[in-house]
Amino acid sequence: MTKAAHLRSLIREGRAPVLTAGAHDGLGAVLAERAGYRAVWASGLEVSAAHALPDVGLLGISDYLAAARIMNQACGLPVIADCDTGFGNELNAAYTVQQYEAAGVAAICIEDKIFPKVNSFAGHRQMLAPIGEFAHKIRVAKGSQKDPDFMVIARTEALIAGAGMDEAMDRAHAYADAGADAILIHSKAKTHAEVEEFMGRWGGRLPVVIVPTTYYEWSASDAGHAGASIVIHANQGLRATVSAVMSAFAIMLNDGCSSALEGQIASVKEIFDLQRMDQWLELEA
Ligand code: SPV
Ligand code: MG
Repeated sequence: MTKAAHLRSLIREGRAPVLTAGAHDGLGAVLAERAGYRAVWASGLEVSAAHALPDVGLLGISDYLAAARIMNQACGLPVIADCDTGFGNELNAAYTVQQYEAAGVAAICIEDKIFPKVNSFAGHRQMLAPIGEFAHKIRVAKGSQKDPDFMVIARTEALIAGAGMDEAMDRAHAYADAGADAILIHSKAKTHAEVEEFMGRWGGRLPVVIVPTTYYEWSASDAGHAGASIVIHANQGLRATVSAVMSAFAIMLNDGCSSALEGQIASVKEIFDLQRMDQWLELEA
């Protein structure tokens, strides 16, 4: 079974939302898999941050595709790739589908903002593309895939841009009409109320994907009961890494040694294990 078919079967099972972890490299993908996540989100925010760059469309398709390919190869989980606005117009979106599908990625997600986008939480220049223009982009993207199981997730930023619930509904229906396989409804609200309202009004026409970053109190199981098919923990892994590394560096600089950390940080043996060192060295035998 291809990873795209696997992701579709996970969604169809409908047992619980498909819990998906954000990552930006192979190690992050392996950690997500070992923790028990069922898919990996190749996060634009994380890939940008890993380059110490803001998530404002500075990197290009080659950078994001290379990162998604590495994540896909590193683990057995299906990868859902954040492809921002599709890296340009509908031709760029078509090329994006061709390239990501060829890389073995299970799904891409493109959002209805104007290129170059700014991260949804930046509170700056959240400009929506005209609805017809983005629906056309989805239609062309969907027409460009070879594997029928490959998924194109249409993400509406209507709530992020402050355009309101009716606009979000209209957009989601237009993208569904254009052939989208799922709708990502993004929100920066502090509670899950607006996302829950969206899913109530949506009525399950297509699977819904959510990213509970600001409304972090909403459990995945409650979100699943409300109608979410995929729940993405998009950037918590990166944020945990940053906190841990900052703390470890500060302690070592202060103490002049790593004694206080040993026992709290992964051993070198654990790193070898994540790298599958033994399996590689067996090839020599
Ligand atoms: C990402 O992880 O890059 C996303 C989700 O697109 S968010 O940062 O919430 O916009
Ligand atoms: Mg993103």
